[in-house]
Amino acid sequence: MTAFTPTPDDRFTFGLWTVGWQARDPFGDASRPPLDPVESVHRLAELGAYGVTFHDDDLLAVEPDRDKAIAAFRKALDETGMKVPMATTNLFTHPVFKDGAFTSNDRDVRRYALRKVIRNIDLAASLGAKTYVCWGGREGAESDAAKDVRAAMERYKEGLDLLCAYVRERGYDLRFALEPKPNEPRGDILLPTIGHALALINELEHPEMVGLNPEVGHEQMAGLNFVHGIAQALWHGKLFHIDLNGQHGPKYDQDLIFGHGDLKSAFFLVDLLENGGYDGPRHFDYKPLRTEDPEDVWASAAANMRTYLILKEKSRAYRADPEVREALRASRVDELAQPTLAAGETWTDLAGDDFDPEAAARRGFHFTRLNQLALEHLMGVRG
Ligand code: GLT
Ligand code: MN
Ligand code: MN
Repeated sequence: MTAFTPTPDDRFTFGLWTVGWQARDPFGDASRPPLDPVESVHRLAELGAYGVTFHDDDLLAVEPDRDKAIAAFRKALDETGMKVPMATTNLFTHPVFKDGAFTSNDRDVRRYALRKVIRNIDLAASLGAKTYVCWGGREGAESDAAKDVRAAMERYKEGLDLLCAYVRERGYDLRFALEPKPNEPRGDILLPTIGHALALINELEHPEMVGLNPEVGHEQMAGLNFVHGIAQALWHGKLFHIDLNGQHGPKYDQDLIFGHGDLKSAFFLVDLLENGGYDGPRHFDYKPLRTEDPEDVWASAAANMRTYLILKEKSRAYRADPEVREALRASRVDELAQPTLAAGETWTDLAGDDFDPEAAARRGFHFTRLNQLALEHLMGVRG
């Protein structure tokens, strides 16, 4: 029996802003005191995490002097062996960003935002980060009168092209990952889904330097299938990083513990990540419930990792089950991997098929059985 105890080999990482969230929401004050990033690094290391990620401002949670805060953070990383695979910039808390950062109507704000990113890129690179996330939470509008979206896309591209140029000039081994979200905090956010972000990347000067950091809840808020989105991102070679959490369908961004939202989707997601060629960190971007006390926070962090490991074991058992293998064959899931034309065939060969559409239409695909088998594995009555 697997112990479901995480180790650094599992490559679980957490944003400092997750465990450090003080649980301020639009209707209520903080329910927990500020958390020292140094404590987060130590506690997460004890729980078996691989690393932490941060926004520039997260490091200043209890120590306002940037140099002192960075020194204390580096010391904690050295003491624990924790890594920093990703970093990002806070371009949303300060009211200066109320109309956006890279796409604010105010040109001076756009220039300030780029300076803020560049400053933290230097720190990220010096800590060994390989991915730099851009979540444009304030890039958007509440009124269609307020934003020229075509101009905003031009400015988004300009900003990302400039940041890529900076990284290339400095010789950093760093790639950018855009994080889509449909709304909240803005009424409508630019790059609302994985598909929108992929399309923008194709217009950049260095598309190879920019990929995605999709978050479970952000696609599910838009009613989209996260597993499909991740599969397509993988197919494009663009899954640079991932934010794992939980969400119950289209409503406000819940940032629940991984698996505490749509569990069945979480199962198929783990199955895809483990078997689909993703080799980056398994990064949790969740919020410990506002009802929880400071000790509960660490239980919630552990729950993310334990749930992932349980689902990983469920996925292994599902794939190893002879009945599942047989059901997959019966549903012809593998047949989709076969090219529609054989080697050397052209459209002219389609005419030669001896095919009875009425007979084909009568055949079932038996997907219900497959789905039930997956559910039974998930519910623990098989494997
Ligand atoms: C913020 C947001 C997250 C993003 C973070 C990265 S900031 O907490 O809600 O989804 O991943 O900037
Ligand atoms: Mn996120
Ligand atoms: Mn979120």
